[in-house]
Amino acid sequence: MSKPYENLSAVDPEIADLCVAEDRRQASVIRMIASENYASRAVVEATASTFGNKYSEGYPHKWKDGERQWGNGRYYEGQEFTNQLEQLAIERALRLFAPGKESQYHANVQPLSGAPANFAVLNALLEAGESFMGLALGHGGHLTHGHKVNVTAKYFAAHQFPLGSDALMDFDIIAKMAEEVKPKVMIIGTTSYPRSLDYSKFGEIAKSVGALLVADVAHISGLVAHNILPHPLPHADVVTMTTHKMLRGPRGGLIICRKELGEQIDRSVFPALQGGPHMNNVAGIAVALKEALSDDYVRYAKAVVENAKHLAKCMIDRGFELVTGGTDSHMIVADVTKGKDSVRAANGIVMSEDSARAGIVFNKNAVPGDEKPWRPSGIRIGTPASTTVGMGVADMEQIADWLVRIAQSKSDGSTLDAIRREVGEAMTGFRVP
Ligand code: DSN
Repeated sequence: MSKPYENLSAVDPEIADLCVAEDRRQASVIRMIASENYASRAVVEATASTFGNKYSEGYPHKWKDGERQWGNGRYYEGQEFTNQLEQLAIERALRLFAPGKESQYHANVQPLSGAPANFAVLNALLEAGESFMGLALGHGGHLTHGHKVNVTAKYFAAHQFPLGSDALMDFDIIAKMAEEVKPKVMIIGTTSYPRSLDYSKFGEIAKSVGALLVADVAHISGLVAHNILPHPLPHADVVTMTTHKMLRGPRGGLIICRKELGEQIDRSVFPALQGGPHMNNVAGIAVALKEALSDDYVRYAKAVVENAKHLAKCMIDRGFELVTGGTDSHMIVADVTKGKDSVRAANGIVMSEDSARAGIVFNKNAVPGDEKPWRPSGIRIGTPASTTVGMGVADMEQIADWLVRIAQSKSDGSTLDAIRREVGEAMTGFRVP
């Protein structure tokens, strides 16, 4: 399916052709990168709106004695509609993530994405050189949780904790490190950890050492919002996320925080880190938040987990070895160098590249214990996008069968191309937004 690009085609056919090609790719493969999704046409229209032409440094509110007061807090004129728009986005974010407790929390909808959101939060809560803790990247954390190549490790004293030997959170390890390094902030979030997180335990540890708890729920935002996975509030002081994963918004970031931290978080996003917000993205985020508040979205979010659990079961039945033996969430991590001989691959690169050629697109991923990060043993598979197009558990069975054939193909091009044709044919039966 391709979208209309009349104006673009007339002005710049080269770019129009690329847009059409990407539309077709997204409609003809099974997209299983755990962090990707499809935004609705409503979200896409809002994101493409003329709000993108507007500069609106500042906020639709001002802070007075720790209270947010709606009113023009911008530096440029012409904000009568941006103010209404951003206020709606903030109110919807609070209704989704802090229902019934909106007055105790604040939301900042301006971060350009998850990495700037995390840096803005750390910058708000820490002075340069102060210490924080996060899960190591190779164990399922995120670059911005203090990996040595990230700016968060350059400006702050970052301490990375590992998972336990069973690839699960080990609260003894975490409590011991917290006791030793006395972090001012603990940032807890995952990008390749398939299990649920016990925020009350993280909250206890943080409190015991006087740290603030930041929950990065980018991958699982829609699941925690509807309590399908444990909610980080009230244990976390701040919650960060991207808006384009489970939330199905445009690319962007979102911060929810205790009201008392609102002014310093706002100041850290703007003027400390960013300039003018991308108001067209804020428009798309507002629409995505409205959609995420609907009963349809709750059904969707439950189906995402049901599909992931079923795919995990089908993969285990067929001999794949899953890290932690299954999933509680939208994501499966498999160690393709283990499991039954018949479904093993040399490494995650071979399996993910062969699968992509066959039309099932996911990513290679390090698994705990990998010693060569450039040659990861694992793959990470997620169900948010495939569930958006309408796939259910029967489709997960079919995907598991294709994965077996891909693994057994030993990279044989004709086998992979044959599966690619089957996948393309199957995708014609789904609703791609
Ligand atoms: N790139 C995202 C992911 O795939 O998990 C994290 O930022």
